Amino acid sequence: MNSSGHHPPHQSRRQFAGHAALAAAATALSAAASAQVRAAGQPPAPHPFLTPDDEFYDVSRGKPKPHTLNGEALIRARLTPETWRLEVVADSFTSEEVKEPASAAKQLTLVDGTALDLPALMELGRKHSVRYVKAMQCLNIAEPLGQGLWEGVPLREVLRLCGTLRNVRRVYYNGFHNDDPSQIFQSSLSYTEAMETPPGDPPVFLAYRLNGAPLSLERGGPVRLVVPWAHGFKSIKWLQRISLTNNYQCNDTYALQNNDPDAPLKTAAYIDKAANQFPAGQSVIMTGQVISGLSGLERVEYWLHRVESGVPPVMQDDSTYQAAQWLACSLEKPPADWSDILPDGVAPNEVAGFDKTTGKPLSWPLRYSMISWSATLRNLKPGAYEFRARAVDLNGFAQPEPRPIPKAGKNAVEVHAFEVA
Ligand SMILES: Nc1nc2c(c(=O)[nH]1)N[C@H]1C(S)=C(S)[C@@H](COP(=O)(O)O)O[C@H]1N2
Ligand SMILES: [Mo]
Repeated sequence: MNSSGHHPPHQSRRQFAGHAALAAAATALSAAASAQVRAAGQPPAPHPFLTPDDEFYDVSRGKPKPHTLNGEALIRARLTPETWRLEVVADSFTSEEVKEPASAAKQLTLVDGTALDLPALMELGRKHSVRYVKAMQCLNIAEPLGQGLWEGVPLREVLRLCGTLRNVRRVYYNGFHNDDPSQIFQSSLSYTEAMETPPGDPPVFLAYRLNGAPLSLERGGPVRLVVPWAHGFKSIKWLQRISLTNNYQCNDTYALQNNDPDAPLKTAAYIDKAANQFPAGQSVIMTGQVISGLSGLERVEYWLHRVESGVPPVMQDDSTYQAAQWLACSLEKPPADWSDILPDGVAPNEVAGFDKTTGKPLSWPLRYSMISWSATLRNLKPGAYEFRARAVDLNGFAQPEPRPIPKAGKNAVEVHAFEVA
């Protein structure tokens, strides 16, 4: 378990088993499997571009976790497609400094039966549908959780249903939390972030489909908020309530847990689990994933360091680190044909971030998405090695710069130690 209290994902990416022996067995199995693959000199199986819904690494709070509810409990929780409702209300908040509360010409509430239901949201989607490929990445866990093609309706279109808004500075939102206020997991956006989308960026949206199918309960269905540029904690699952407020302060659960609530995704490379021993005389193929964060991706590079006995270990930014020879990794290329990658019936030019005419991605990787990288290490002499990989962003910053601050997302330069015998 890392310092934030989360369990790091193991190879299968499935929900943490909660059972140390099971998890250890799974890790041992996958290490053995990858060692076998490496021994044959083959590259490990590449990451699929889209992660199947049930293979995302799950980060959910709640006792019980909302996605474990069933039957009557699920209906009472309003987490079935028929019972799901979204309230959009004006917060009455005022204070010494904040004299006037937010107001909306129209509120959508459960009490007067005006809360939005799923058919109404999907009807809105006929006109304003947005599809986007986004990597889900926790601010507190290094390994990416998964990547999906998310589909839904821009948040601004839902807020427009409320007519004229006054004194709204932030948009607060939360999901189902077992009707227990202490379990609430909430997040927020500025009014501007909710309403205005810069060119080239996808909007914040309410997602009800993932990878061409209805969003599963485990991934936050029936409806989840997706904030493309943000870490996972802004993408609230089991969305049920939006509150428009004149409170200028963010209310994010993650902010209260000592994280930077305004930190967008970092551009960063992550190394896949790999064997710790390789036979001499064979190529070693190292792989991983790289997320293109706010500042985009220029390249991924690696440094192979031979560890000499008796020499002190390398520390980030020490003289050995500064003298390192970084070499280019190969990046997964945009496929010429997207039909095997996108869900049936979805053409690339229907996905935000792709050119509407040519169907080609406007940037690569797509903004806030991830791709795989690899590096082939040849002619390794027997000995001990350390393999490091880092991303360089479009502003020329090499990971962990320009944000070497774990509170703003995990992007330490990863190292994999191995021996060649
Ligand atoms: N309602 C709710 N939404 C939530 C969470 C939660 O615990 N409850 N966890 C958040 C965090 S911290 C992350 S990293 C992502 C994880 O998304 P995933 O489980 O689909 O991978 O969901 C976010 N949305
Ligand atoms: Mo998270």
